[in-house]
Amino acid sequence: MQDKIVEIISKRIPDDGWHIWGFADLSGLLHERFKGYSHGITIGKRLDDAIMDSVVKGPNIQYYDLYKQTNAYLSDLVTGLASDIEGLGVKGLVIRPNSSPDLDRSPDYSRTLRHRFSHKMVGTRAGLGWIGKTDLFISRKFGPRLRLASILVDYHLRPLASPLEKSLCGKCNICVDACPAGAASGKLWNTRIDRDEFYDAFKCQQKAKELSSEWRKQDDEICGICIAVCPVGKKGLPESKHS
Ligand code: B12
Ligand code: SF4
Ligand code: SF4
Repeated sequence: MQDKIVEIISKRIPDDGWHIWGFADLSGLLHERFKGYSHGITIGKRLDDAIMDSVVKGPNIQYYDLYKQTNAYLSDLVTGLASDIEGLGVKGLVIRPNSSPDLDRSPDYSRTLRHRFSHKMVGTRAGLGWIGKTDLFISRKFGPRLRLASILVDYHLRPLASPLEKSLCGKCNICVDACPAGAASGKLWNTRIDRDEFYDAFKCQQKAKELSSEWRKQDDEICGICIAVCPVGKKGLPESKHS
């Protein structure tokens, strides 16, 4: 069965340098709302380098459009994949890039800025990357320059790589220094540390609202400077800083 699922994914997801995917064992890690599901498929779609490079100076309309387009693309991709996988008799639950009110959105959200499902966790359990100092998923292949979507399944997929349980940021502090909100403390992530111990989501949200209001009238929360500056997304972390 695993081979058939791999075949389906390989047909739908081109090996074109713009995608990553993997399998994650999520046993014991999911919110009770996802009862019956134990494993997940993570899919990442790379973000265009020229647009991301421009975000070093702050967010702009090109990044906003890319963000929306990538969400729509990934939503279609995971919906098609889940339907093919269900054809094999495996139940699949689509989790789109942004949270859905009836599925993963939490009623406590405005108080906690946390939802019931973490795409980044599926990514680390699939061994495709780690959590960086500003709480982004840092994929080995594209750094943080990607958006994520997931499919939960009720089938025991064997992960294709070992899960990552700690940060590989080392001494690099580039995103911490670049963040206009001062949202990150610089502490390294591991699976036992809570988000709030190293990154302040409220400071980030507030700053992203301020920056977005400079070029959008609506109440958006777009920043992404931490994505743009990370060296793993450009050429890779220099070995000297990686100790
Ligand atoms: C709520 C939310 C926000 C909030 C809070 C952000 C936050 N970091 O918590 C606000 C509004 C501030 C925000 C801002 C942004 N967001 Co946002 N956001 C989300 C959303 C909808 C839910 C995240 C959530 O619930 N966080 C709560 C914490 C507790 O969970 P978490 O941060 O996902 O991950 C933790 C755990 O997974 C844990 N973990 C990881 N592996 C493992 C393994 C084990 C065993 C254990 C125990 C734990 C563990 O490590 C993390 C520690 O914080 C996700 C989509 C989703 N459903 O995942 C997008 C998402 C995280 N956002 C994303 C992006 C891009 C942004 C922005 C850049 C917005 C923008 N476009 O400009 C900024 C960047 C902020 C930042 N530096 O993180 C991307 C991240 C892509 C990436 N490379 O990481 C996501 C995944 C959307 C997507 N589909 O791609 N966001
Ligand atoms: S999105 Fe902007 S404000 Fe939020 S952590 Fe990244 S750089 Fe800081
Ligand atoms: S900029 Fe440096 S510290 Fe920040 S996530 Fe990337 S590698 Fe880690």
